[in-house]
Amino acid sequence: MQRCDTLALCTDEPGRVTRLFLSPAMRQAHATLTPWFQSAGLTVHTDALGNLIGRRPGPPEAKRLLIGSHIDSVPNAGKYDGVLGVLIGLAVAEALEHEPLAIGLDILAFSEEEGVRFAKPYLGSRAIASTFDSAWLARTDEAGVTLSQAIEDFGLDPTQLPASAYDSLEVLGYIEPHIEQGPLLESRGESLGVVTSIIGQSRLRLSFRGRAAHAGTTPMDSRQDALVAAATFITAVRRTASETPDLRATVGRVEVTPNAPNVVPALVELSLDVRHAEDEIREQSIVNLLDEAYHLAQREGLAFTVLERSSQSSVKMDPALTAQLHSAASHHGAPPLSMVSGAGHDAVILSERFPVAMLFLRHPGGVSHHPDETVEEADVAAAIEVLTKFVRSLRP
Ligand code: HGY
Ligand code: MN
Ligand code: MN
Repeated sequence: MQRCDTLALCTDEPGRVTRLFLSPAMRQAHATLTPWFQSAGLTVHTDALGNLIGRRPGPPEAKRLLIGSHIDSVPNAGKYDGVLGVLIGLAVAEALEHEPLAIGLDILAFSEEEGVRFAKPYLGSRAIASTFDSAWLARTDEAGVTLSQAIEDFGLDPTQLPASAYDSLEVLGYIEPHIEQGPLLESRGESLGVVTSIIGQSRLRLSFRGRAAHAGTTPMDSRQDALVAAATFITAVRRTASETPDLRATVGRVEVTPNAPNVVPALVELSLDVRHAEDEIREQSIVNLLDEAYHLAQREGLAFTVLERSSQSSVKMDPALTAQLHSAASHHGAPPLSMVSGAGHDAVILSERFPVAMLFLRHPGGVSHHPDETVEEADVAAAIEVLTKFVRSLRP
């Protein structure tokens, strides 16, 4: 728990937790985690995308289990999203340090899961799963820095990216411990949950383009006001999501240009995050929402464009690995709740390459992506116990 507090001090924004991909705060987090990994007997290396990896070798020919999560955060984040999964993995490595194991063990701290800096989530885990597209190296952040340059600025070599990939023949599976980021476990009085599937998500960027005009002299009936159409669209997003069972749709970011009180807004760019367990429903909902946006733009005389930034199908966790995790958790206490994850995780990406399973921890209020995010020490201890038992039970 103290380690979570210490890592929370590795921030790009003093006074709140913001730790972006390959930022100075990420470098500070690496410098903090490295001695902790080493004191658990792990050898440490950083791959070309900034993933920090602590390695315990296994017996010759044995496969290795990966345990981890991400250490980047959203702006003004809590202390536990991502970080707790890495530190639970570290605690398991420490608990087993002096015991013989039939397998190897890697603890992974992924460098970019949230997708804040380059508007592309999961860059770190994509390198590990060898699904990283080198075309992304040309993507720029808000300061115009390319991903390739950001890697070099961090002291890494983008040409070494292919070496980040794990061979699926060497990997037994990937386990991601993570706070639930929702209210279900708490509402059921359960400490731990085992994830059955992670719902699909799409992230898009919509642009409404009108004409800047003088706020005082332009008659109301001759305006092309981008913000009026965008605002109407945002309420339509809430209505559509409320009317479609289990659909989640969110406009989290609005950028207005020129963003001046006495100028009719010329351009509004919106983010749109759409999620559903059924990929067809998610895709159809996006079509319906974009159709509504287009008609709202037309009515106001605006140009409307849309850019899909990322799209991820729903993924099922590996049944065998999940069953093993479930039985390890069942011996520890009440059988864990089986549940669907509304949040995306690095396990989504690794599931394309390796068997994956997720262990969820209850946390008060299910509050996340917020500084009030907390977790109960007893639940963290339970997760460490369960995963230590789980790793002991694994055969090569
Ligand atoms: O947005 C998500 O689903 C996750 O927190 N990255
Ligand atoms: Mn998150
Ligand atoms: Mn997370």
